Amino acid sequence: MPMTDLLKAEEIKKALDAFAAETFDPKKFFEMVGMKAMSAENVKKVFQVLDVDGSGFIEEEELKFVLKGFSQEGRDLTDAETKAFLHAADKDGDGKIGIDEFEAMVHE
Ligand SMILES: [Ca+2]
Ligand SMILES: [Ca+2]
Repeated sequence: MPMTDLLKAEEIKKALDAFAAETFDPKKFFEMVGMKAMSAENVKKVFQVLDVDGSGFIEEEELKFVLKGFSQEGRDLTDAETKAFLHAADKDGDGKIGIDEFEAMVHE
């Protein structure tokens, strides 16, 4: 499913622009693209787009390219940003982000 079926393209663009030259802040980004107001069901759909290999988790290598899941224009995260994102979301410490951890990050 294309991300634009779930989110507005102009809000994605605005959020990507906001972090083009600034350190990526995942919570703020998810809020800016309109995910905070999203149902848990739709958050799960977004998660499934970002889980490129369908493993049921967003692993570090998928996390690095997470913005590409929102738009072709999205930049890669730096290693530091990827690590910070993982650290903030990975509550159980298994080194990857599960759906519950993802939803908590979006909605908390
Ligand atoms: Ca995966
Ligand atoms: Ca985890």
